[in-house]
Amino acid sequence: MRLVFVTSNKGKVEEVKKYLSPLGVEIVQKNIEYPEIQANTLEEVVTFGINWLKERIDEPFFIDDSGLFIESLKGFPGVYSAYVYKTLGNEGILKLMEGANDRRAYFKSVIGYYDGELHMFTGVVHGKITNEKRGNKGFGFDPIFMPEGYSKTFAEMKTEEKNKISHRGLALKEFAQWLKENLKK
Ligand code: ITT
Ligand code: NA
Repeated sequence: MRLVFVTSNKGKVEEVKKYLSPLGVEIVQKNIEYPEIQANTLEEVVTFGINWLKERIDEPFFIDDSGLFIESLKGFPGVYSAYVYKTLGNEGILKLMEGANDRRAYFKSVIGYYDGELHMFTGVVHGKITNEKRGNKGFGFDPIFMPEGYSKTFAEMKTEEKNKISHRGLALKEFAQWLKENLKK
């Protein structure tokens, strides 16, 4: 089957393709800019985005809204992650975290799929913010995030390895399971 993925982020597309292609899902990226409202949760951002896009796309499609939530910063950048990444970047986050002992953080990903109805799939991965950037794979905050139980950052992992444990990989797992159960009927 063919599924449209609305995103401007090439890193996301690569991860989603790696995950879904072997399951026989062909991913077609559409780079349509949709409004991302100021909201308290990723779920609200996704719901608003889907409702805006569904008037403009006439086949099943999905979006992914993600964020990095840092405990000692009370969940910042969270829903502001895209803006913070563009402005402060990884260096800015490391600066904010200078001297912080509690470096716990988590990534969360919410996938919204629309096929006439909205279906949401989420994934979370816990870990910590490193003291310096490490690795050159992946994208975004990957060089400064080390998942729990690993001594590598996401940027030091291949896509397949990151997909097995990441927020997006876990959301994709739920999504793929749902597609399998619901498309055969
Ligand atoms: P869209 O067009 O899909 O919205 P985006 O890059 O704006 O792409 P988000 O709104 O989800 O994505 O913003 C999340 C921010 O967090 C953004 O700066 C990403 O680079 C970053 N991010 C999201 N997933 C990530 C991941 O798996 N690893 C590292 N950084 C990630
Ligand atoms: Na975005």
